[in-house]
Amino acid sequence: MRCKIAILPGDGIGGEIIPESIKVLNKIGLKFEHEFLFDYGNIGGNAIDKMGVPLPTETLKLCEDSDAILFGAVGGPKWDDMNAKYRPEDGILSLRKSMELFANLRPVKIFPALISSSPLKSELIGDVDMVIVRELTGGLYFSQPKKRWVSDGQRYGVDTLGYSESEIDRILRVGFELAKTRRSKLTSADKANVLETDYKASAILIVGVNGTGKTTSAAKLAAYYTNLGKSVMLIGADTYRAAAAEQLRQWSVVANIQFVSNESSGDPSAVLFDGLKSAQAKDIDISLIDTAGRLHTYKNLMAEIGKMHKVVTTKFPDFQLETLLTLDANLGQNSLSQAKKFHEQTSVDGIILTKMDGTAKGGIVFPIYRELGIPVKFIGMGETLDDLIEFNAEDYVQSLIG
Ligand SMILES: Nc1nc2c(ncn2[C@@H]2O[C@H](COP(=O)(O)OP(=O)(O)OP(=O)(O)O)[C@@H](O)[C@H]2O)c(=O)[nH]1
Ligand SMILES: [Mg+2]
Repeated sequence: MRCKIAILPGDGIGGEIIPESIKVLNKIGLKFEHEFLFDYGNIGGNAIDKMGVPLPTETLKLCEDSDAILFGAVGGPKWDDMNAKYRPEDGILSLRKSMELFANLRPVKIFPALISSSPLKSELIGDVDMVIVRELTGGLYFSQPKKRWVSDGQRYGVDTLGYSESEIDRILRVGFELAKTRRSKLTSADKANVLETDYKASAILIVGVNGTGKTTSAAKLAAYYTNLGKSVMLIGADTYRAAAAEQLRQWSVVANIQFVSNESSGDPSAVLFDGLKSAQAKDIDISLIDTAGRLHTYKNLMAEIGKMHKVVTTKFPDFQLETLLTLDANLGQNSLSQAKKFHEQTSVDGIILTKMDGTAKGGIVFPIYRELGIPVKFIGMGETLDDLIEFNAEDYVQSLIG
């Protein structure tokens, strides 16, 4: 192989490590019969000193015409003037940006011969062999300008971290491709997942047997999430009774919530589909889907709720789907078999235990949690919008032992 390598020693230790690296490359060339042609360019502080800019056009041209770049280091105390027009680091950033060198690979591997020289425990570091993949052209470097101000004698600063879906996508691609050639393992720590902007819209499917409080709970939840500052939509997918959609519509008026349904449609999955499409178009945070009551022993209707669940998972993967089962606290033992059957069809995530404002204690939630692992999420305490509370296990147990 014959290849051209652009040598950019840069600043600081660059001047020391580059000649050593070239020695290594020459040995490799000899041993494996490669021919390396080296050509030198300026970058960073020394480029600012010599040519006024941290990445001169001739350096960029040299890099573009080469097969590889051997890079030393940039920056140093000499150029640490915050008010200077350029910083040496701008050189490497512009180089990355112009050449689309977005992936930053950091191999972490210990060579056996060096283990005893490390201050770290050999039994811990001996097997370490991984590559950390970073994306450096997005994020802080190329984002919105920073802001600094002084208030109450304190200095404040804000740096904005901008990133786009395509940046996350391309760095994941690099990560996966690399993992394929290694042990096929990729551990992703996505920088987006803890941030305010990284959320999925939610679709909450409310299921349960007749009269357990689905419609009322949907309305209560709509009010609950609206109070939390979320945008909410009520979807009336109980197409069996004309009065059902009307009941939900009236709640939507009382609670001032957007409402969609289709009273002329007899297909709840179609209403659900149109409802979520509309929620998507309006960028709604939380869509609450009211469904028809059904006996858990009635196969056809149970298959239908399974189908509705599937419509969300297959046609709306961008929604975080949560299925909530309403259980009437007065119904006792029967609730366990209801929960089982609904769980089979819709993978129930939580229970809304309704009508807890009466004498019922709702002790059935224990076997349901034990057998199916489904937790109670909310408790219905009456018939108005405010009568919904978040379930708190400790308070609940206290009220039982009273
Ligand atoms: N006391 C009390 N009544 C409730 C509660 N939740 C619902 N209800 C009442 O129970 C009745 C049935 O409630 P719905 O919300 O219509 O029940 P549903 O599950 O939608 O009924 P179907 O759609 O017919 O299956 C209504 O009269 C509600 O006011 C609650 O937490 N406490
Ligand atoms: Mg209803």
